[in-house]
Amino acid sequence: MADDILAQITEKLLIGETERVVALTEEALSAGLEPLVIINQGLLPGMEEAGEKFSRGEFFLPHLLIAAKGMQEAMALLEPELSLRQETPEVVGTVVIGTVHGDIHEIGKSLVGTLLSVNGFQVHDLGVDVPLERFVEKVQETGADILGLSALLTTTMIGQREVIEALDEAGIRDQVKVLVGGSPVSRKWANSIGADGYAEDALGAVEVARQVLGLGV
Ligand code: B12
Repeated sequence: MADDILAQITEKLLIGETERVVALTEEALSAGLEPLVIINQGLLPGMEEAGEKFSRGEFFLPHLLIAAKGMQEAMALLEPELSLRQETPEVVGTVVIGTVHGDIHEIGKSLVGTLLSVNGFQVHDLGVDVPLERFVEKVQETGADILGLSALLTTTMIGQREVIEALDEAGIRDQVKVLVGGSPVSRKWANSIGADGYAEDALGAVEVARQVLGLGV
């Protein structure tokens, strides 16, 4: 039954039936499925497959846009549910997060922001296509402990390095831990640009954020 709803969410997301995705997400919640299970086993496999079809030339940009819309509308239902499950009421750290300049991929960055926030971090989300000076300004303004940089394109990953260099130039590199992520990003890349941490997914991001601040995992 649960597997069936999740498989249907994946399928409807992929074929762009946004209303059905939302209705099935509601159904899954009513059936007692955890929001993270719905995200990881229902929605994300659909996004993943949409990306694969796009690489194979079976899907075009509008297909990706519609799949993204389904994911975002479902997330609007799931985010409040995730917040209800928040176990850490005290603020454990401040995070500035955004997608680097030239890159408009939003979903992964927002999911990381949501899970950090649910886990006690105060999150300032700068959105997508963020100019590097904006990251520096916001870190200065908020005194953030962590800066999260998302990049989904091999051509925009370089923006992560540029932001780290800009923090250096502003003399604040040692005041903030920089985490990087996004599907083309790897631990090797993170190390090569002098980032403090890398995570493959949003749960991993919470773990690394706690680690770099010396909080128990
Ligand atoms: C949806 C989508 C779009 C949507 C985005 C809509 C939106 N509002 O976000 C639209 C249609 C706009 C789009 C546009 C483009 N896209 Co696109 N897109 C995707 C797709 C299918 C899904 C991305 C997604 O949301 N995944 C779901 C989220 C949850 O996963 P995620 O982003 O990877 O994030 C997770 C982790 O990476 C990590 N993470 C992410 N950020 C961070 C940050 C930190 C700090 C940490 C620690 C972790 C972390 O945690 C997240 C949660 O688990 C991917 C395919 C894929 N497999 O990634 C292609 C993909 C990323 N797109 C691609 C391309 C080529 C493009 C375009 C250039 C296409 C074009 N010809 O115009 C444009 C680029 C526009 C631009 N300038 O940015 C390629 C990139 C190839 C590459 N390696 O460079 C991909 C891989 C598709 C493919 N297989 O070819 N896209």
